[in-house]
Amino acid sequence: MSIVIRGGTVVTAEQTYSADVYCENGKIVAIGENLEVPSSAEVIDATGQYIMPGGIDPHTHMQLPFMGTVASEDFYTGTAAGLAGGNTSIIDFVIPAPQQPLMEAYKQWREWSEKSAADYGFHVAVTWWSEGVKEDMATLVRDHGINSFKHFMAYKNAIMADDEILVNSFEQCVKLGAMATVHAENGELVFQLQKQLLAQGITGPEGHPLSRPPIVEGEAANRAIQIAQVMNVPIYIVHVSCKDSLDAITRARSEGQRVYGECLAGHLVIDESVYRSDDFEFAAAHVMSPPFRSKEHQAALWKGLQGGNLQTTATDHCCFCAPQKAAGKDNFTLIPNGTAGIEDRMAIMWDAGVNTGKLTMNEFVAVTSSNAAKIFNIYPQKGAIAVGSDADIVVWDPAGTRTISAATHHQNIDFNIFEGRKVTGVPTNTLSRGNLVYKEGDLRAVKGAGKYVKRKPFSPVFAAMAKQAEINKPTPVPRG
Ligand code: URQ
Ligand code: ZN
Ligand code: ZN
Repeated sequence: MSIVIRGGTVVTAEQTYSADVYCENGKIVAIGENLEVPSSAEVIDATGQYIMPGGIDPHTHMQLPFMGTVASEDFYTGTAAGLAGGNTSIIDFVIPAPQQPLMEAYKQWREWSEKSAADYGFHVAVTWWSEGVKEDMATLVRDHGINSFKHFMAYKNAIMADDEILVNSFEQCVKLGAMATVHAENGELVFQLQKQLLAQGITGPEGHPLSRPPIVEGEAANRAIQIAQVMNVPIYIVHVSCKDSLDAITRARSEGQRVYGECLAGHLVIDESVYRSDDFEFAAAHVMSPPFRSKEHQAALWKGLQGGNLQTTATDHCCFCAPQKAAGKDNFTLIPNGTAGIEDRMAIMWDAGVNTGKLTMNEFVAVTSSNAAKIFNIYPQKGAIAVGSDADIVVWDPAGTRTISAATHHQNIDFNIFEGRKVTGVPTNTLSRGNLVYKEGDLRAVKGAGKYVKRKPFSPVFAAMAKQAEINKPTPVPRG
């Protein structure tokens, strides 16, 4: 199977130039003007369009068992929907229940993800601590291509990691050359505020953002960053939603600490007014954590992306349909947390970022693909238009338009948080390892065609930090 993409403009995180791109056996094999290729090659006419690395969504939760139910989107339907939106890889999460061996959970998620239509990897959550957890972390890094471990600082009485888990896990991360990542919300404060709100009779979805104000996120982000500083481990803050946590990242980065930040397409364009709707289903459909924030916080996030203090965008694609959200009809703390976005992230980031001048096309590629590949050590296999890279490519029509709607999206959920938004800039062709899986509205995703992407530890960053950790070790003062 070989494909040549002709007449387009290649846009990478670094460059913009006219060239054809020739793909064979799943790889990019040639890039250049007026390429000579075998006559058998399928031709994609990219005249007036951009040829970019396929999106990498570093934060999804396909078919996640959570809050008494299971996310409605599975690994096949979710990765297929992503392909329709120009997204060609995901990094999902293995989330062991407390006391569940990490290896057992990992095997379960590997089974579930076999059906993926696009390539996928995992972050593994550390939800409890023991010598067995420590050993499983080492096994996962050594034998299974895991190089990042997640810590939920929220969700008390469920998967919350307290400081003891953070400190022990972070120490193991730096020894293994793995990135520590956190969901930064103070779970104790959320729990307390939830109790107070319910006691005041506030049971509707409007209580959700009130129980998780920005300060609750900012405290946790700063605490996680400071613990990472002491433990000398690189740290990645997922779904940064507000200025409070962004300020903690910005401060640390300005002092040279290795901190990375992710923001969600939804948090960049949707605000907290959604929770004040009288329509329970509408408001509950937007219940996710951290919650959607005010426009001031949205503006801060855009500045974070523009200023380089936020490096990636994601979706936290975690789908629950109306009947599932109804579990919290009389108690907002029971509404399963999560929203969708994998099919729309690229178009939202183009329309709200590039079309408004906030992001250059090169910055768009960086924050939707290349930076995630670099941070999680799969660049340039992924996230690049380069000879030898996987042929994960999106051909992008900057003039094309689409009105986003649950009525037409491929996502397996009955709601779309971007409903009715008309975007300019759409994918016309998506290639997944050289296979044309989406063409002008025709989704040709193949169940099980996706491959598990192993990620090496000890990228240059970690080798230096692991060495530094050795150097920093306090030297015992001889007695006497
Ligand atoms: O917290 C997460 O990232 C998962 C459980 C998805 N739900 C959410 O509200 N973000
Ligand atoms: Zn989270
Ligand atoms: Zn998440």
